[in-house]
Amino acid sequence: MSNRTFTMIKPDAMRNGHAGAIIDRFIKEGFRIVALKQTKLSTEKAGEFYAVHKERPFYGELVEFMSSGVIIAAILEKENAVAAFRELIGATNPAQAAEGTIRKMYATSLGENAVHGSDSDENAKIEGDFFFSGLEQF
Ligand code: FUP
Repeated sequence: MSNRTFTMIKPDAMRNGHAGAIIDRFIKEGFRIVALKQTKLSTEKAGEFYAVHKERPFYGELVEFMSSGVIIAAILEKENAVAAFRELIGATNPAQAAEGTIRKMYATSLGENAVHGSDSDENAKIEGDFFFSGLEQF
């Protein structure tokens, strides 16, 4: 187990001014920041990142939304990071997310759900390396 996960604070949460509170929550929940930056995905890069969803009906909207504004990308470390982080962010649809989770607190809809969290150790590594070189991960 790598004990690392990858996250993005999505354009909705950035626009709504929640980035500071969300990063504070990561740290308060015991996640160590391995890498962090603000950036903006082109439609090409967003399409590449979400290529696994290419055949899904929401893919076009997802790519458009994820390239609609700046994001903050980060690699986080904690014991059992992938599962612990998914618990912290809550269900994909904020209407189904548990009380106190980041998506419950800050997400607006299923499509605009404030944060991304990797779903496996393997994807955490692939996604972290998509945004950060080895020299940017400490
Ligand atoms: P998650 O792992 O919780 O981020 O969720 P998924 O990988 O299943 O979905 C990735 C993103 O696609 C979600 F964050 C939001 C978007 N999505 C939709 O817009 N509609 C859907 O029905 C499912 C996902």
